[in-house]
Amino acid sequence: MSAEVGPARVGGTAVARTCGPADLAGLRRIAIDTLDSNWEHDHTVPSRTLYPHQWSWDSAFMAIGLAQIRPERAWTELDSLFRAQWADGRVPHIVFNPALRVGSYFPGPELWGSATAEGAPAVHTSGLVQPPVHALAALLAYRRAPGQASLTALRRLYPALVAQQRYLAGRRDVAGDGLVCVVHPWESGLDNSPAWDEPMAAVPAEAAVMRAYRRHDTAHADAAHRPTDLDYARYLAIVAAYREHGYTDRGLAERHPFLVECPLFNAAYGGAEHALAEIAVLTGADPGPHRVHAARITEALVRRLYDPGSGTFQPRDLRTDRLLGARTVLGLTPLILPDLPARHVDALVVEATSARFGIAGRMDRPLPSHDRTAPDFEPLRYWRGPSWLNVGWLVRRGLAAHGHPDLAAGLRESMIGLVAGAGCHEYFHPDTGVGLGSPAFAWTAALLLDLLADGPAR
Ligand code: 9WN
Repeated sequence: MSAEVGPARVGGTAVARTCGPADLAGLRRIAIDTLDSNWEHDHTVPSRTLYPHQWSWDSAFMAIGLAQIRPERAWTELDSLFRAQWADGRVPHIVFNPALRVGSYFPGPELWGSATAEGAPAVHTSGLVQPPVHALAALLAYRRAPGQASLTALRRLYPALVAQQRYLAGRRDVAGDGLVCVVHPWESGLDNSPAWDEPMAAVPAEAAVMRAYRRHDTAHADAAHRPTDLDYARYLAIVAAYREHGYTDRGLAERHPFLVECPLFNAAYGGAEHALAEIAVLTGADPGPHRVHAARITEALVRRLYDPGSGTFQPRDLRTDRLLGARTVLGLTPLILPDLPARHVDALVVEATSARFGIAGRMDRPLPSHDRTAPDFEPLRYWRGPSWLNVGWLVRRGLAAHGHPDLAAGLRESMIGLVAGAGCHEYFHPDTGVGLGSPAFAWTAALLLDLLADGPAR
């Protein structure tokens, strides 16, 4: 097995690299070592320094990679996350490890105060959620490691995965339009994406409030690469507004300062119903209701979030009922829906292959998280330009599923090339491929394993 991968950059210049079998075996080893060293009794920490607790969608990505190398850990990872599921079905975006010292992450358990919220689990958690990619992860983990133990694990998880969807459908469909809304940028997983600039600007806050807190992230990562203090002041204001109501969702439309329907979150929500239908078949449950729900979500996503003018999907701000115009990589992620109509797929392929995102059979630069031609494109700052493996991994799956094997292969090679050139970094410079953020980042390792195991065309 060998693969042409790119772009690795030497001295800022693109070089196409060919990874031979030895290189690929070496990469695989690095990924396995990263996952092993981030393993913490029943879950994988995204990063020992920046994120030492358990994160929701990270755990789903971990399970996909772990299934290949340590399948029992894949199930332990998902089981431990779902043990922290709230009574209403929400799967918290952070599960705090009680063994860690106070201050090991900000905002920590004391700020969230989950212990006093109705229906929260015994362990401390945040009150937010993250994109529901867990049913897909469970299905893929099963496919990577089929057998009786995996089937038993799937059966165990199925009701919890259904309850996760029930929470979203029942409590988070704030507009009553069949889509779910996120109540905080952290729920989107793409925290400081330019997509959120407009609704964030409407949240009253002063950067100066951050003087009362000690941010943990800027002690471990370059402050110029992270969200700003004003961003954090607004993040905390939105958390406070939700916490004040015990994290209940009744009345959100009237009172909550941030309410947005996100294309990625909703694509994951629809993708989860497709995955649940397949899990239902495997476990002897009824796939019918999942198929019906999946079709409804895709229809609602197209109706509410597709912008014919730009030919891409955009988030909808429920406070103004307007689409948010920034053309970020979020817009490409509905490709993961197998039933996305062909004309929307075609439009997204135009967007994906445009100068904004540059996906090609041979990519000369990595897939950015934001339109690289936009004036507010920032190649170093978190989700405002840099390249991330999880989003690329989702887009690649969509391209492959919708009959674009050449583009899927180019994106795969580009992602493998990033790790070959820089290691398992959290994210990468979208021009030079230089590694940024945490250097031993677990989802990069997990998804690299998945990419390596798939042939270029899958
Ligand atoms: C806040 C753990 C998480 C990811 C998110 C990513 C980042 C947290 C932070 O790290 O968010 O949840 O402190 O910046 O944006 O997608 O799940 O890896």
